[in-house]
Amino acid sequence: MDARSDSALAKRVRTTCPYCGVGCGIIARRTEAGWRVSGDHAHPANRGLVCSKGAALAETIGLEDRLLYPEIGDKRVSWDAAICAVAGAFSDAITEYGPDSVAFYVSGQLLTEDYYVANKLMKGFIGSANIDTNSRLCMASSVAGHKRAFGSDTVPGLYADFEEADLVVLVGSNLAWCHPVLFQRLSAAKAERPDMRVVLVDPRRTATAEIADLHLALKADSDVALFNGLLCHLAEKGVVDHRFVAAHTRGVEAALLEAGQSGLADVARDTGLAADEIAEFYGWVARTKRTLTIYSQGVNQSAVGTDKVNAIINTHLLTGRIGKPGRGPFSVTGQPNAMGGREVGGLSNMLACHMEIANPEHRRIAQDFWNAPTIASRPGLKAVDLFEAIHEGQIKALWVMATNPADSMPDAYRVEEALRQVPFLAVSDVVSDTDTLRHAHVRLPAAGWAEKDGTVTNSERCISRQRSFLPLPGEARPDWRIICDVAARMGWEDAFSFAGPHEIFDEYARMSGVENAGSRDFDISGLAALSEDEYDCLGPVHWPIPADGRQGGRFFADGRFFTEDRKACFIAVRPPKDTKRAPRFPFVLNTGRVRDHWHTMTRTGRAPRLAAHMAEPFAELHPADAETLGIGPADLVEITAPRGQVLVRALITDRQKPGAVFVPFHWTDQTASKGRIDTLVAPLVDPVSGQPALKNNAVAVRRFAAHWFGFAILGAPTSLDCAYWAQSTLKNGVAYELADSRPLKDPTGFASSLLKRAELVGYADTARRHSRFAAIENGRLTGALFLSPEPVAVSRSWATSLLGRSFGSAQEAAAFLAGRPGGARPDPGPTICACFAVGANDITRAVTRGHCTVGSVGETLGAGTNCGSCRAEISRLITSVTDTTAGNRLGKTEEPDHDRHTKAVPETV
Ligand SMILES: Nc1nc2c(c(=O)[nH]1)N[C@H]1C(S)=C(S)[C@@H](COP(=O)(O)OP(=O)(O)OC[C@H]3O[C@@H](n4cnc5c(=O)[nH]c(N)nc54)[C@H](O)[C@@H]3O)O[C@H]1N2
Ligand SMILES: Nc1nc2c(c(=O)[nH]1)N[C@H]1C(S)=C(S)[C@@H](COP(=O)(O)OP(=O)(O)OC[C@H]3O[C@@H](n4cnc5c(=O)[nH]c(N)nc54)[C@H](O)[C@@H]3O)O[C@H]1N2
Ligand code: SF4
Ligand SMILES: [Mo]
Repeated sequence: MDARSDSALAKRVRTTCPYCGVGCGIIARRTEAGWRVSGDHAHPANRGLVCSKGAALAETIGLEDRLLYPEIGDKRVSWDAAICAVAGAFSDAITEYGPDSVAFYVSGQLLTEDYYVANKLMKGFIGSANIDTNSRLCMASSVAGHKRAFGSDTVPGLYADFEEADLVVLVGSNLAWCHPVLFQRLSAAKAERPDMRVVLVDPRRTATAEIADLHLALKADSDVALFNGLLCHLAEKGVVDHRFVAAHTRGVEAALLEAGQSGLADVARDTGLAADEIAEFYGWVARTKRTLTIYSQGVNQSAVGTDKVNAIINTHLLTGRIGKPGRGPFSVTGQPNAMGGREVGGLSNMLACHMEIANPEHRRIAQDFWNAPTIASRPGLKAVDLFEAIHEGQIKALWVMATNPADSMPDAYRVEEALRQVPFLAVSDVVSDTDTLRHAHVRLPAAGWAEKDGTVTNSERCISRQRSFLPLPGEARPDWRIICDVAARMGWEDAFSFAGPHEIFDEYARMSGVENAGSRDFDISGLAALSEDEYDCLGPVHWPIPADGRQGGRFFADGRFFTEDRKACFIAVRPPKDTKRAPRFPFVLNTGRVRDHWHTMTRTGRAPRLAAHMAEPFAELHPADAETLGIGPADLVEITAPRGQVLVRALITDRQKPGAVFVPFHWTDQTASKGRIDTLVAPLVDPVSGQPALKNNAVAVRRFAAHWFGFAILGAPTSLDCAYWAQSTLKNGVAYELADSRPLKDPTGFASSLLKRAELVGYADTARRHSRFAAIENGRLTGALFLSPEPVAVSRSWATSLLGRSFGSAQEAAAFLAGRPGGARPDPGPTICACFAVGANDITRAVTRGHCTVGSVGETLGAGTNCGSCRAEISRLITSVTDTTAGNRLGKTEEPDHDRHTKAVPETV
C-alpha cells in the first residue's frame, strides 16, 4: 500500500476529476484498503455520476514510474540547481537573442493558477507571446469561431441545455466515450422524454450512435456543406427570427449568398449523404425551436475547423436559437482545464482574462495591472509554427509543461527532432519517462492530480476546486511554484512571490474586473479577496461572477454580444474544394480516442481495468476494404504516409466507411513498437485558428506479412526486439501482443529469454509451428508465452487472469497450455464493463438466457450499473446477439462469437 495513506491528511476530500472537460466533482475517501473515489452528488456537472476513467482514478495515484526528483541530464540534482539551470538558460537566450528566442509549450491539464503565472511570466515579464498550449490542437478553432461570431470566446450555454433541448445535434463528437457523463445525462433525458431527438454527424458509427435517431455518416470535412445547406433550407422555409437577426446580428446576406442556393442534391453530392436523410435532418431542425448543436474535434481539428464552427453558429443566429434554454451552439471542451487555459490567455494570440494582444487598450490594462516591465505586443508562435521555428534556429530555450508533444503533435518525428535539437529543453511532468521527457536537459518533477491545489473550469464555465489529498511525493512541486521560482530567479521575485494558489487566484480574479464593466465576457472579480479558507471551501461556481451584478447563467439571452457594435456576426463560409488524393495514399486517416484511455496513456495506462478494454493499437477498416486488401480479422496492418508508418491490429467493422481508416492516438514508444499515429499526420493547419487537421490525412493501408504471432504475460515490462509489440498493464504484471515477419528460429530460446527462466513447462507442435510455454514457480504461474503462425488463439481475459495464480492440478496447467479455459470457468471474453470486469461473452450468454435489455443485463451481471460508460456497448451487443439469433432462425448457422481470442481489441466495441 502507498506509504502516503498513513499521512495525517484528511480522510475525505472533495475535488475534481483530472480528465475530461465535463469537470466532474469527485470525492476521495481514505479507507482501510486505500483511497477510493466516487462521484460527488453535490457537483452540478455530474450529480454523483462518474465514468470508467473517473472510477479508476485511485488506481493511478501510486508512485511507480513517477518523476520524484529534479534531474539535469540523467543526474538527480537539487531544486536550486534545476531552477538555476532553467532560469539561466532562459535569461542567457533572452540577453543574447531577445525575448522571442524563448518559448513555453503548456497544457489544458495545468490548473488555472499554474497557467496564469506561466502566461504572466512570458507575456508581461519576458515580453514575448511565445507561449502556446496543446489547446491549439484542441479548442483553437472554437475559440476563433466564437471570436469571429461573438467578438469573444464565449460558450453561451449550460449543461442543463442538454436536458432541455428537444433536438440535440452532435457534430464530430463521440460523446459516449469522450464526455461519458454528459452522454449519460443526455441518455437519461431522452429516456425520460422519448420525443427528444438526437442526430449524430460523424463519418463513423461510434458508440454515441446508440442514442441517435439519425446518424449522418458524412464524408470527412463536408460539415460546412451540410450546415450551409441547412442555413439555406431554414431561410427558404422562413424559419428565421427576423427581429433577432435585424436587431442583434450583422452579415446575414453575405452568409446566405455564400451558402448559395445549395439544394439537397448539391449537399448530397458534397457530403456523400442520401438526399432523404439530409431532408429529414433539415426538417427536424426547421421544426424544433429547442435545437442544441454540440460539437467537438470532428469540427475543430480540421483545415476548415473555424469555418465549420461558424457554419454551425450561423444557423443558430438565423433562428435566434442562442442564449435560451435548450438551444445554442455548444462546443464541449476536451481537457479538464481547456476552458481555464483560454481564460488565462494560454494561447499565443491572447492576453489574460479574455483580453487580446492585438488590442492596445488591453495591453495597457495588463501591463499596468501587473506592473510589468514590458508587454508582448504581437501574437507569438502557434504550436505547429513553434516547433518549426526550432528547426529554423529561432528558439534557443523551450519549456514544455504537462503535455507530450513528441506523441500528440502532428508530424511527430519532426517535432521530436526539434525537441532533440533545441539548445535547451526543460520538461515538467509527473511521470519519469515519456517520448518528450527523453530529450529534456532538465526534468522537473511536478505534483500530480491528487497532490495539487487550485481551480479548473469545465465546458459550461463552471469553476471547481481541485484539492490535494496526498502529500507531495519525493521532491515534486506544484507547477505554479516551479514557474514562480524560475521567474524569481530571472529577477522578478516581487511579481511572483505568491504564498499559494489562493493568492494567484485572487490576483487573477481582480484582473478580470479591471476596466471591465461588462465590456468583456470573462469577469470573476466577485471572487476576489477570498480568504485562504474561503478559497479552500469554494464550491463549484459558474462565471461570469462580476463584483456586482448577475452571476452565472447563459450568455446572449439579451442579444448583446461582445463586438464593438454589440452585434453578432454571420460569417460567410464556403465548403473546401475536394482535394485529389495521390493514388499511392488512397485512404482517409481519421484519428481520435477510445473509451478507457487518456491521450498518451501516462496515467490511464497504469490502471489494469482500463487497459483491458482496448489493449493494443488498432485501425478500424471497412470489411470491403479488408477484403480487397486481403486483410483478415486479426491481421496486422501497416499504415503509411509520406512521413512515417505505423503497425497496428486490424479491426474490421462496418461502423467504418469504405475508404477510411480510424486509428487512436494513445499509443507511444513506451507502449508499442510502432503505434505513434501522429508520426503520419501532416502539419496542415486551419488558416484562421492555426489548429492542425488531425482527422483527415492521406494514407496507404496494407497487410503486414507476419511469419509468427505471439502473446505473452510477464511479471514486469521488458524490452523486445520484434517488429510488432504492444504492452498493456495487468494487475500483477504486463501483457504483450507480438509478431514479426522474420522467422523465429529458436522459439524455446526466445521463451527462456522472455520469461527469464531456463526451465519452462512447454508444449510444441513443430509441424504446425504452435508452441506454448509457461513459467511456473512454486506452483504459481509467473509468465507465459504463446506462439503461432496465425494470430494466437487464446482468450486474453482468461489467460491474463491466471498470472500469479497457483495451479491446483496438472489438468489445470495442461488446460492453460492448451490455451482454453476449463468448463468450470467459462471465458468472460473481452472486457466491456471495466468496473465489474464483465466480458462480452458473459453478456452474450446473459442475452441468450433472455436478458435482452441493458437494465436486465445489469441486474444479472452488474455490468453497466456503476459508472455506466459501457451501456452503449452493452446495448450494441444485445442488438447484435438478437439479430444473429434471428438470423439463425432464418437458417444461418453462425453463432454469436464476440471473442475470436486472437487479438486484444474486441470487434464488439
Ligand atoms: N476516453 C477519453 N475521453 C477523452 C479524452 C481521451 O483521451 N480519452 N480526451 C479529451 C479531450 S482533450 C478531447 S479534445 C475530447 C475529444 O472528444 P471528441 O471530439 O468527441 O473525440 P475524438 O475521438 O477526437 O473525435 C470525435 C469524432 O470526430 C469524428 N470526425 C472525424 N472527422 C470528422 C468530420 O470531418 N466531420 C465530423 N462531423 N466528424 C468527424 C471522428 O470520427 C470521431 O468519432 O475528449 C476528451 N475526453
Ligand atoms: N492524431 C491526433 N493527435 C492529437 C489529437 C487527436 O485527436 N488526434 N488530439 C489532440 C488533443 S485534442 C489534445 S488535448 C492533445 C493531448 O496531448 P498531450 O497533452 O500531449 O497528452 P497527455 O498524454 O495528456 O500529456 C500530458 C502530459 O502531462 C503530464 N501531466 C499530467 N498531469 C500533470 C501535471 O499536473 N503537471 C505536469 N507538469 N504534468 C502533468 C502527463 O504525465 C503527460 O506526460 O493531443 C492532440 N493530438
Ligand atoms: S466524464 Fe469521466 S473523465 Fe470526464 S470528468 Fe467526468 S469522471 Fe472524469
Ligand atoms: Mo483535447
